[in-house]
Amino acid sequence: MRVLVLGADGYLGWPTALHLSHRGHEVGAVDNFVRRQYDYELGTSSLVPIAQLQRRVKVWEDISGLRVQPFIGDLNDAEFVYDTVREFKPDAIIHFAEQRSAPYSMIDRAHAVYTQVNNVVGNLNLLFAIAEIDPSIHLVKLGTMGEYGTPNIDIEEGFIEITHRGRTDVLPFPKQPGSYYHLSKVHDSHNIMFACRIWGLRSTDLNQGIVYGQETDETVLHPDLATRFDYDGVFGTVLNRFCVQAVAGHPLTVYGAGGQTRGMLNIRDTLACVEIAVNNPAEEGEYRVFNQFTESFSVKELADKVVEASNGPVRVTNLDNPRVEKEEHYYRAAHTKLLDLGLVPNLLDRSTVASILSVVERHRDRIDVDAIAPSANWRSAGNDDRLHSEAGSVRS
Ligand code: NAD
Ligand code: USQ
Repeated sequence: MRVLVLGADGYLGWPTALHLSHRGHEVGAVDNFVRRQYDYELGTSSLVPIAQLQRRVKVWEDISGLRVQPFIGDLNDAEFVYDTVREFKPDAIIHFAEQRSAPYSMIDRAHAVYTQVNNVVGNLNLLFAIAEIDPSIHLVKLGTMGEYGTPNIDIEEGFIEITHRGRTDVLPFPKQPGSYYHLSKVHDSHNIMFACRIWGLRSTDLNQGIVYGQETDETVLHPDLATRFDYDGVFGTVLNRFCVQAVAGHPLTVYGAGGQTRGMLNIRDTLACVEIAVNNPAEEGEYRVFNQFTESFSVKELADKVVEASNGPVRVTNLDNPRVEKEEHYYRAAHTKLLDLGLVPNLLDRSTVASILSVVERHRDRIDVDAIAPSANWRSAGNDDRLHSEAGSVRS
C-alpha cells in the first residue's frame, strides 16, 4: 500500500514510518519540523539525540534498501497539502501532525489559539484535499482518549446507545476534554465524522491513550534512527517523565492525589495498532472509532512501578496539581476493537519499565533537571504580554 505519514518527524510518526516501510509499504513522510521549534521556544530538547529527517531517511535507506520519501511543509498550507496528496497518491494517510501537548495549549491565549488553529485547520485542509482528489483514501487519524474525559460511567468506543423518552439511537459518546489541546481533537473528530457523512470519506479515528517507551525494532538499528524522548514539564508524558526523574534523583512529580487514571500503551503497540487500522480500512462513508490503549493505570500506580523497577531509592512527591482534573474517579473504558482485529499487547511489567530506565541511563548526561517542573497552570488564563516576548514564535 502507499501510505502517507503526516507528522513523520515526531515521537510516534517517525517509528511508524520506519515500521510500515519495513513491512513493505511505500511510505511518504510529511512534517514541517514545528515540534523542533517548540523546543527552541521552551529551551528544551529530547533526552535522546535525534538526527534530522533527511539524515534519518538516508540511514534507513542505507540499512534497509528501502526509501521513505520526505515532503517538507505545513498542513495549514492548503496548496502544500493538495500538491502532496496529488504527487504521492496514497491509499492511506496516517495523520499524527498536530500540536499534542495539553500544557502547551494551556500556557496562554496565544498557545491555545495556535494549537486549535494548527490542529483544526490542518485537519480540515486534509479532509478537503482527500474529498477533492481521491475520496477512496483511508484517513487514519490520531485522536485521544482524553476526548471523553473521566465520566462516572463506562466509556464506549466512540458511540453509545441511548434511550431517551422512549426512543433509542446510537450517538457519539459525550466528550468532556480537559485542555484546549484535547478540545482540538474533539473538533477534529466532529469534522471527520461530518466529512464521512456528507462526502462518503472513510476514516478511522484512533482515540489513543498515553504512550510510553522509546525503542522499536527499527529505531534501535542505528543511533540516527532513534525517535525523540520528551521529559520536560510541557511535552513529557507521565511514565517517560517518571523514568527520567528516577534516574536524575528527582522526586517523582505526582500531581495532586495521583488517583487520575488513564489508558496507556507501549510505543510498539502504537505501531501495531496503526498498521492494523491501515490493513483493515473503514468502508466508504464509514467513520469508526477505536480506543487505542492496552491497560489503565493511576498516576500513583505508575509512580509505584517506577520505584519498584529502579535500582536505588526513589522518592515520590505530591505537587499541587497544575491542572484542573478529577484526582479520584471511576474509570473503565472499552478497548476491544483493535484486539478483535489481532492486536497482541505488550503489557507494562517491571522489565518494560527497566528497559525505559536503561534508555534514560544511557543519556543521563543530557537530563536538564530545571526542565522537569510543570510550567503551565490551568487556573491562570496566562498573560498575553508573553505574546510579544518569550512566545514570540507562536503564530496566532
Ligand atoms: P510529536 O509532537 O512528537 O509529533 C507530531 C509531529 O507533527 C511533529 O514532528 C511536528 O513537527 C508535526 N506537525 C505538527 N503540526 C504540523 C503541521 N501543521 N504541519 C506539518 N507537520 C506538523 O507528537 P507525538 O507524540 O508523536 O504524537 C503524534 C500524534 O499522536 C498527535 O496527534 C498526538 O495528539 C497523538 N497522540 C499522542 C500521544 C502520546 O502519548 N505521545 C497519545 C495519544 C495521542
Ligand atoms: N501527571 C502527573 N505528573 C506528571 C505528569 C503528568 O501526575 O509529571 C498526570 C497529569 O496530571 C494527568 C496524567 O498524569 O492526570 C497524564 O498526563 P500526561 O502529560 O502524561 O498526558 P496528557 O496531558 O493527557 O497528554 C498525553 C499526550 C497527548 C495525548 C494524551 C492521551 O501528550 O498528546 O493525547 O496523552 S490521553 O491522556 O488519553 O488523553
